[in-house]
Amino acid sequence: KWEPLKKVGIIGVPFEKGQKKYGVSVAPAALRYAGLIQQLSEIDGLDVKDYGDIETPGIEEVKMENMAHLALVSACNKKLSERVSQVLRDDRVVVTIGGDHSIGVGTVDGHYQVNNDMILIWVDAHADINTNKTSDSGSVHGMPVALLVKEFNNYWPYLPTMDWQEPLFSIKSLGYIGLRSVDHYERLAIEKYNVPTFAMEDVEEHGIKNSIEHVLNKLDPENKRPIHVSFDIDALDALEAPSTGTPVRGGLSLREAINLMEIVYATGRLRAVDLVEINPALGNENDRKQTIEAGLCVLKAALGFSRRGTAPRGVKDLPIQ
Ligand code: EXY
Ligand code: MN
Ligand code: MN
Repeated sequence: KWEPLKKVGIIGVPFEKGQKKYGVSVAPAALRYAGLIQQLSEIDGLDVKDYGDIETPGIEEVKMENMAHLALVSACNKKLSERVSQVLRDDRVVVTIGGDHSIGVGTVDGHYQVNNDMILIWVDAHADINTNKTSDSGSVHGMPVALLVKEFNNYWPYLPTMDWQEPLFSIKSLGYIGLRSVDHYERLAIEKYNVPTFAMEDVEEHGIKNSIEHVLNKLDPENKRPIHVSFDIDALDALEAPSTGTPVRGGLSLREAINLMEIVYATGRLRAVDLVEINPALGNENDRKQTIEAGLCVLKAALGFSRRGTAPRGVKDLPIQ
C-alpha cells in the first residue's frame, strides 16, 4: 500500500544565523561538491531534482530578548517553507540541507502546509525546545521545536516578523531519538507533554531498531501518516561527525543512524528529511571529510540505498562472452 516515492527534490539552505559559529552555511556547497546529487542519483530508480539554494539577502534586524537574529531567521524560514511545500506538491520527497537547525521551522512548516497529518522525528543530541525565556544561549537553533508546536503559544511573547508562521503542528506528533544534552526546562517540557523520547540511554537499552519502531508506533499506530525526519548531524557521536558546532560525545554510531533511516525508508511514508548542523569550517581536513561522508550515508539510507547492493534492473544473467 505504501511504496517509497522514487522522486526527490533537494533544497540547500546556507544559513547560520541561528547559532554563533562561522561555517555551517558552507555545508550545502560542501555536500554538493562532495557529490551529493550524483550519489543520490546512483540509488536504484531514484529521480533527483535540485531546487537550488534559499538565499536570504540583507534583512533589517529586530530586537528580541534573548533571541538573536529573529528577523533573519524568520525571513529565511518563510522562503524555505514555501519551497518545501512546492517540492512536496511536485510529488517529491524533500531533502533539505542546512544550515543550522533553526531552519527546522521552515521545513516543518512547509511540510505541515501540505500534509497536516505528518509526524516529526527529531534525531539530535539536543531537544531544541527552548524558548527565549529558558535558553542559556539565545541561539534560535536551540528553539525550533518550541517555535513550531501549537501547545507552546503561551510560552512565547509576540514575535515580530513571525506572523507568517502560525504554529499548528501538535507536540503530540513529535518524537525524539538520540538525546544526551537536554536543558532542565526542555526535560520538563518532554515530561509534561509526554513526548516519546529515546535518549541515548534508552537507545542503549532497546537498540536503535526497537527505539525508532517504538516511536513510530506510538505516534502512528495505524501506519498511515507521512513522516518528517529532522536529522541533526550532532546526533551522531562526536567521533563519527566531529565537524559540528555543538558536538556531544557518546552519541549514535553511523551504523545506528543508517539503520534508523533504513527503517524509516522501508515504511514508504518518508516525505521530508532535513540534514543540519554540518560545519565544514570546524576541525581539520579529515574531520570535515568524515562528517560530510557520514551525512551522505545518512541521506542515502533514507532514500533507499541498500547496503546489500542491488542487481541491475531487469537483467536476468551475467554478460555472456
Ligand atoms: N540547548 C542548548 C541551547 O539551547 O543553546 C544547545 C542547543 C544546541 C542546538 C543544536 C543544534 O542542535
Ligand atoms: Mn538540533
Ligand atoms: Mn544538536
